[in-house]
Amino acid sequence: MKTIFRRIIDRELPADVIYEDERCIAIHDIHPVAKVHALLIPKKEIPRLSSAEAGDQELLGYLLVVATTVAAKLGIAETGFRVIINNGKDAGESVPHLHLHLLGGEPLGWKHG
Ligand code: D5M
Repeated sequence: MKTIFRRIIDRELPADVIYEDERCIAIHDIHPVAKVHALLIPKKEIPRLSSAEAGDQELLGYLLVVATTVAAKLGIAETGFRVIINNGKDAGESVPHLHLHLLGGEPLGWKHG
């Protein structure tokens, strides 16, 4: 069965697209936890970070580079932003298709700081 993100990539579900290229898509999160909350999703369906293989190394680096591009498009590159990957149950992963959360637009708390 297709994940929600696969259906968004395939344009079967609507999404608020911020950025797209041949390898990834960035959308606004439907349940924002910060003033700005975007998701950066590789088109390759890697279930989660811990499923990534050696061959995914370049794609993972690429996503981090694009994260800054997306942050700039959202106007948060200068003020600061946080990138998060929720991997597995304890991290609250809910969609088994790797995605980076980009949070910003306001000062962000840090419980473990
Ligand atoms: O994050 C999964 C995230 O995906 C969560 O923050 C909600 C978001 N989500 C779920 N469905 C949609 C749609 N349809 N559009 C935009 N955002 C969506 P996780 O790290 O797996 O907990």
